[in-house]
Amino acid sequence: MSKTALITGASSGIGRATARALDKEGFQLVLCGRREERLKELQQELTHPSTVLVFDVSDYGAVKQQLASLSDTFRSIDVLINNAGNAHGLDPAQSASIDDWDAMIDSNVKGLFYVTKEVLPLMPKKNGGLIINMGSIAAKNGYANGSVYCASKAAVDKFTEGLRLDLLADQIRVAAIHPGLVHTEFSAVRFKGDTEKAAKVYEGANPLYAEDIAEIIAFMVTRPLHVNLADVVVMPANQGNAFTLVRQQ
Ligand code: 8X3
Repeated sequence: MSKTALITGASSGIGRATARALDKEGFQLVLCGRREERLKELQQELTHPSTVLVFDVSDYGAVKQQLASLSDTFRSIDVLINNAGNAHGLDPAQSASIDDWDAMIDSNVKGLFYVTKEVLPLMPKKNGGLIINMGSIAAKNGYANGSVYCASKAAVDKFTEGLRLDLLADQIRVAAIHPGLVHTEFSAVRFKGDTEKAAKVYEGANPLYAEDIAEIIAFMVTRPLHVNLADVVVMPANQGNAFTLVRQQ
């Protein structure tokens, strides 16, 4: 029987690329996101069975209700990819918006916790389960104007460490992947649709692409059961840390 992976934030970027990569590896998929159209489009191109759940990770009631609605075919989740999350704004703490801060904490932190809590009872114990949390290079280095975004990813980093210990006896592996600069809708969301500003972030940066991260996630997921790539940091070759990147002219 094929294994099942649940991916949050599957409608775009790293989530969508990961869905494609895991489909290639033979997984059946639970595609979760807020944009039903996009999830359904993605579903059309997959070769293995999949189902779509539409919810916002920051709405605990919706998380509970949607996961409870899974049919028997998809109720046993072997792999959870906690990918949903975003940055909102890039401003100094003095002038940053509380709404932006709330949005980041609600999805990147609380949302990830909610989904994990509700998926855990659906993960078979001692059967090679794996949870991969989407961290960020921002979990490792705090940077100016991104204090709350960095804090939200640092929370994911520490949650990952604690959860790994909690689940040791159940033999469910817990890992995080921490990407640096990846060319996705991330910057467009951070800058609230200002695509010019977003494009500048990637100019001359030789960034990673969603497929680069998806390929690494697929590698993590397909390791033998005694192997856990627990904490994976991945940057473009010309990035040194969260705030040091050499641009090509
Ligand atoms: C996204 C990477 O460098 O913009 O998590 O914080 S960065």
